[in-house]
Amino acid sequence: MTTRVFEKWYREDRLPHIFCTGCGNGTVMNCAIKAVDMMQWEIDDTVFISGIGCSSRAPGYISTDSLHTTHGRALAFATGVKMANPDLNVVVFTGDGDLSAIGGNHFIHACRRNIDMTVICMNNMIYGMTGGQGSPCTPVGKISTTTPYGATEPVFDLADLAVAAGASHVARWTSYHTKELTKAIETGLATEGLSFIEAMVQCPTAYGRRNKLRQVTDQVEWMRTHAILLQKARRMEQEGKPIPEEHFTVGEFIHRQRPAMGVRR
Ligand SMILES: Cc1ncc(C[n+]2csc(CCOP(=O)(O)OP(=O)(O)O)c2C)c(N)n1
Ligand code: SF4
Repeated sequence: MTTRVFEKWYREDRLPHIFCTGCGNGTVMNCAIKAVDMMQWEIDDTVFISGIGCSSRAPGYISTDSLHTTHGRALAFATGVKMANPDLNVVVFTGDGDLSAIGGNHFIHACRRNIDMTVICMNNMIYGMTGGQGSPCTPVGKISTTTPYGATEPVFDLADLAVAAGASHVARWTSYHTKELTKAIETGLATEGLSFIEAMVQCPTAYGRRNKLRQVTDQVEWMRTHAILLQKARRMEQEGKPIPEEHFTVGEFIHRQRPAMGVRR
């Protein structure tokens, strides 16, 4: 069954892919493809769109029509596609740099407009494709080529940002939590309005080897042990207990009905 799902949705003629050995991006793609297949969407009715970056290469391996656009502009192109033909299912793959640095303004306004699409951000906390510069998601103290003594700027919490800006559905998981991630994407695909799914991923090449996570499994293990369920984090907050350093929350941040643009006629 699973083999048939992948045969249907992946372009085998585009292999081998460009991802480094052990990169988390492939796992997120697999989760997304499973979710799309569970929706029983048709290839001809579905469009995958991306900007530029390692993560943004994803649509090139998928059998549907796709747009590999300019850095940071995936959401602008996706908005155009959806407004031109609301009958299409639109899914965007993006990276943390693509989405929240050069594409930051498109992100908040796509959420504000609540355009009917699903945005999946593979957050590896760094610019992977261009060799490891810091992004707005590089944690304080972590090493990148542009922060050789450790990043000093506070990070964007992408999920919180999407909630504040108006997205209908927002969730965060990791490439370790494959079942939860697949379910969250499926819920996002079924939701009217903008669904934002943040997937924390390991990047052994540009992030891990600079930050004492040299083996692929080190970063996956770090995500497993530093992810705190949102409900637990909220409970801890009520009890006045601080979230331990370097931990992050996972779960469903919001699921709501808001006026949405580009909804199927
Ligand atoms: C306008 C423009 N500025 C900069 C670049 C160079 N560039 C290509 S990918 C990239 C960063 C990618 O990082 P991210 O979006 O986090 O994706 P990742 O590669 O980590 O998946 C940059 C700066 C570009 N292609 N176009
Ligand atoms: S540089 Fe990082 S994000 Fe890019 S393919 Fe390699 S492991 Fe993946």
